[in-house]
Formats: sequence, structure tokens, C-alpha cells
Amino acid sequence: MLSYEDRLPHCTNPVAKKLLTLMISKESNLCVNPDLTTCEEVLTIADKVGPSICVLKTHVDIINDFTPDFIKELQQLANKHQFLIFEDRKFADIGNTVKLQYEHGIYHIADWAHITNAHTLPGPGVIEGLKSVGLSKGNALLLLAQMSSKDNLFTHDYIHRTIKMAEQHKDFVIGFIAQQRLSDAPHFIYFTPGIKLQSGNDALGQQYNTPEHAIIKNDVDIIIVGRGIFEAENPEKEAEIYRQAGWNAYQKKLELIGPT
Ligand code: 5BU
Repeated sequence: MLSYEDRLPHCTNPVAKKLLTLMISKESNLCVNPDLTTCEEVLTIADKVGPSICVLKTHVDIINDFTPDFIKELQQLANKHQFLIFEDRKFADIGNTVKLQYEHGIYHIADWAHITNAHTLPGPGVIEGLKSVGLSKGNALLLLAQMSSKDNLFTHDYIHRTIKMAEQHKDFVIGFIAQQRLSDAPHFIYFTPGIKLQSGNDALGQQYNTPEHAIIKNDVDIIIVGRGIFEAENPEKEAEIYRQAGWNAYQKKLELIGPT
């Protein structure tokens, strides 16, 4: 693994460059997802955790009272605190359909999400469809290479072929959602969900690892934390605890590897 600074020159996509730059300047490899169902709840958490994060991850389709104003307010918070917005949409259809889903409907995801993601199950058309809309808007895509949930169907072959697809679209695909680093390519950024300060499970198949396990042992770049932070008594304080845990793990990893 190279440092974030050393990875920067390898990235061609502007979102990847911006992300690594933010991570360095904010000393943060933390992404928070406030999976809450009203605009106010999501915006309140975003404002509280904003100083500690490099990315805010959304599930815009779980919000009951969504209006386009929500996006405007989220963008204002993203400017105020300097974080990127990642809509965890997990596109998974033919190219023409994902293109429509990304650009149209109620949410117009392509107009505000710096990053979104897709399953590769349909084949490369899913990437081509999203890229035909997102690249010229300066957006980026992550591919799902692994999931955190119990008994998932991601096989070795599926993962390998997903990496190959990413390599063929590295102007738009900036990395993966995965549980571990899967290739040495310095331009791919690894985001890992299923993170809590204590490892364990929830009641519906989610599996948690610690920030140290993800960053030091599994060599990923960004930890994604939801309930561990937004369900805490003081989400603001808790986000700082996770930011420090993630950043310290990254520093420790660099020490273990030694000068590059
Ligand atoms: P949690 O509250 O920290 O468990 O939230 C995890 C988030 O990451 C949640 O929004 C999921 O939709 C998302 N997620 C995940 O948990 N596991 C995966 O493999 C992928 C996404 Br991909």
C-alpha cells in the first residue's frame, strides 16, 4: 500500500483526486452514513459529523419527506465542512435503464452525488450506461466487489471479473466497495462498510469488523460507519473517535510498511 499522497498522481478521475486531497487535509478516512428517514435527521447528523469525515454516504430512497431542497441543504453542508457525497444506489440493471435511473426520476442522482456505486452482475453495460451520464458531470463510480453481509454470493471468480471491468473503465471507476484490498493498482480506492469499534453482527446478517482490522489487516482505505455513529449518544464525539481510530490505523499501517 502506498500513502494517499503517493496514490494521488496515479488517479485520473477528478473525484478520486479531490477525495485523496480531502483525506490528507482533514486527516480522515471516515465515511458516515446516516441511514435515517427524514431530511432533518440526515442533515442534523451530516452537520454534526461533517468536520470528521471525508465522505457522507446517503440512501436517498429511504427518506420519507424528500424534496429537492434536501439536496441543496446537503450540498451547503458539503461545502461548509468539505466532504463528498456518495449515494449508495447499487445500480444493477442493463445500461439503458441505469442511465435513466441515474439521471431522471425524483432524485436526479447524477446531478449531486459525486460518487455512486453499481453491481457488476449485469456485465460491463451497467458501467457504460452510468459513465455515459456521469463522466461529463465530473462524477465517479465504485463497483461492488464484496459485501459485508453473511452468506453473500460474491465468489472469487465474480470478484476477479469485477476488478477486470474496473480496469477497463478506470477514468470513471475509482475503486470498490470491498472487505479487503484486491489488487495492487494504486488508483483504486477501497471503501469498507460493516465497521464498528467492536466486531460482531446485527440481527439481519450485517457483519462488523473494527477500523484497525479493516485498515491494518485488510488494507482498505475508507471505513464506512452508520449505526456505530448515528445511534451513539453523542454522534459528533463518536465520529471524532472513529476518525481518530481510522487515521491512527492508517499511520500504523504506513509505519509497518516503511518508506516507499
Ligand atoms: P451500518 O449501520 O454501519 O451497518 O451501515 C452500513 C451501511 O453500509 C448501510 O448503509 C449499508 O447499506 C451499507 N453497506 C453495507 O453495510 N454492506 C455492504 O456490503 C454494502 C453496503 Br455494498
